[in-house]
Amino acid sequence: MLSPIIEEALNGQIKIEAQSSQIYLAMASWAEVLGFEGVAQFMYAHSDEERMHMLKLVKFINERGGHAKISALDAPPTEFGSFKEMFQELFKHEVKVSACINDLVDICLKEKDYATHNFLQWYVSEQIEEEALARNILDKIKLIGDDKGGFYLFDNDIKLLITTANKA
Ligand code: OFO
Repeated sequence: MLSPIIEEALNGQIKIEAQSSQIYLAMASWAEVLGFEGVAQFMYAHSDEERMHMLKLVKFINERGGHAKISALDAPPTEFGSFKEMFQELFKHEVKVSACINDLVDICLKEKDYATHNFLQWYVSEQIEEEALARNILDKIKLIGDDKGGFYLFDNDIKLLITTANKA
């Protein structure tokens, strides 16, 4: 059984994951309109992944006797400047999400909720991977600089970074 404090904190995380999914969907659409098919595919997959993170929380809360709440979301931007800026934004966002997960883990320890603490370890590992992936992409963009041909190849290569879970 979840304590009201944990239930509320997990419900807050549902909103964060849903918001991440919306932001990445907006990035996917923006990249698609610009004709960058690889980046668009990557971002669509990333958006789906965040929705899966959200659903995992919904199921967990309900299975543990709580009530998962689905709340309204803020509209994400429609333009993201350049791909460098877009991926910088993505990286910053993931760092923020990691901090939220860490706060949640902290609350679980304070509340002595070891089951939820255990459940959250999956998110802790996921955030390490997501931050590393975003950093890796930013390094590649830095190498490309203003080279248009490099961007063409990058758009092609980024499809390879879509995780197998998302290809299904
Ligand atoms: Fe990329 O954030 Fe979910 O957990």
